[in-house]
Amino acid sequence: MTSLEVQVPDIGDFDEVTVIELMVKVGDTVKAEQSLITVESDKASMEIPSSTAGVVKEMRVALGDKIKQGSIVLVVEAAGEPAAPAAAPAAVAATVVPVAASVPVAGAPAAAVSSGRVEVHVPDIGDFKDLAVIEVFVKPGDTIKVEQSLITVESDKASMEIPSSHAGVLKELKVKVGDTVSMGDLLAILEGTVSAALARVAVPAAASAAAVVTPAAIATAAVAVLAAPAHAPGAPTLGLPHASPSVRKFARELGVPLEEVIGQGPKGRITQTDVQTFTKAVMTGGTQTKAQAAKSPAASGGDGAALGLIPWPKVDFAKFGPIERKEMGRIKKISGANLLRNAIMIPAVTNHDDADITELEAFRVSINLENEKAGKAGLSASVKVTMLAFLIKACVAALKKYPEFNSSLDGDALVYKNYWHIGFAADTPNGLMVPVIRDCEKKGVLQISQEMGELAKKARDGKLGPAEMSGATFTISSLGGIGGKYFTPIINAPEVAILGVCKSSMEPVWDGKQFVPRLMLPLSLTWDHRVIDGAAAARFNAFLGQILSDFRRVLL
Ligand code: CAO
Repeated sequence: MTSLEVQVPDIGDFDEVTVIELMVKVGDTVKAEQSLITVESDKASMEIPSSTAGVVKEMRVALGDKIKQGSIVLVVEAAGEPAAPAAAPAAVAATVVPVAASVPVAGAPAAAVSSGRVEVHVPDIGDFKDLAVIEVFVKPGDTIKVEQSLITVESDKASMEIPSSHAGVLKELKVKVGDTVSMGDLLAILEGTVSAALARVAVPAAASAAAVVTPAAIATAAVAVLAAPAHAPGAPTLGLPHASPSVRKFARELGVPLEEVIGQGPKGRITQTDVQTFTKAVMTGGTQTKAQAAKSPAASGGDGAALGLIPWPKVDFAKFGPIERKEMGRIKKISGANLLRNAIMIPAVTNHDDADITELEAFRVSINLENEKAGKAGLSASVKVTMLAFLIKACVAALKKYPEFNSSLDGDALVYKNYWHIGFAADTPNGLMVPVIRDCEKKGVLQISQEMGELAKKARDGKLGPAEMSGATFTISSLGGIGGKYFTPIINAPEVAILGVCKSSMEPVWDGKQFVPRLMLPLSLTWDHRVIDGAAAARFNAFLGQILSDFRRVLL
């Protein structure tokens, strides 16, 4: 048995970092490469791995300590030889090496310039594998600079932007949002006069050499770590928050659970203001943290155990037949957590009704025919008017007549909004998203149809920004293009109602004398019983039905 000191490895450009989390304690048995502590600079947070296996004898760092490359983290009674490639600083630095001959070594004086095609691969990103592409910044035809960010990828430990190793014109982009990538995967093909980056990125063949995830591997690979949550290994990563280390620190100081904060910053990132807003809402009773909700007798958002429920069934499905396990995507995880909270916390009731849209549909079809003709004749841009756009206008009229449907609960008060921003559920390959059309009371059906088309496309392409998904006062979920009769949509908190719409069908309707064929649209209005009562909901649906059967009423 030998006592070995584990040091901070080469952490790239970071001079001095603060210890923000201790992941082991004296007496723990650690494996080689197991994360020992988390450190944070103003740019990134990262976990420092052990260079050897053994039992922790002594901790040499404490929370808040400032440490740098070479600082001793702890002393272990080593069980065997230190892991070969890990954390003596020199060894780590040596793992990140430029391999492709065309890529000059870090610190080489000049960038190489050549003509032709060059492939840009995912650089050495440590042992992160199958990272989800969550953002694409460039498109074919763009002129790319060396180290310009091409995409953002995300694992359960970090989000990072992947830079281009070369400059040139982007000929082909080989990835899209939703794909997963690993080190060495082909990202893009550049053409023209391509100049190579100084080799701060290790290219694919370096993989075996740089097989250890080390901060050095990340920092030296010129990867900007945007969000590396300081969580204990194995902690839940549902709805992984994006936030800079300084915001994380701020949230920690206030005791704010970052995963419950909605990010309003660029790309959904959580900003300091978001943390402040969340804190204020909790302090004023406008919202509860999950921990508070779980403790509350009226209980709600906690896990099943906190609610006194029996545990979720754990079944070995493979015992009954072949299975395939697939992790859920990020959007599904986030929307799932929100839906669960809303389903549990809101005493929701759904009223079903039918609206006669016979004349409205005939009008919509005639408008579309006219538009199509005008479009073909080059007289105007052809916008397809959708039933959903009429529904939005009709809902705005109903929301104005029954303003509590356009309100939100804030503690014991109701906030009535004098704006009518309508969200609509969009089915996308990545999961359910709710883009928002703003100021619908000021817009016509044509403009709403056009904006809806654009927003739905952006949602499907994974290009919706957070601003385009926030601020809704009421939501419509239309399954009309698919089918079904009625359903019970879940309210999108902090809204207090949502309208579900299914496929219209011809039905025999009694007009007082006889049955006549009418096109009937099934409506399902879910409402928060704390704010709205059944009579108001029935009136809302009836009014909506009147407008839809005679759209001139919108003008009244
Ligand atoms: N009744 C009958 N037909 C309808 C209809 C209705 N209520 N609503 C739409 N249609 C028809 C349209 O007229 C269109 O037919 P044509 O192509 O012949 O003109 C067709 O269905 C396709 O419509 P669409 O669904 O593409 O367009 P939309 O404007 O109705 O909806 C959008 C757009 C983004 C809401 C839709 O694409 C979508 O994503 N719907 C799913 C929403 C969802 O998942 N909700 C569930 C949330 S809870 O899990």
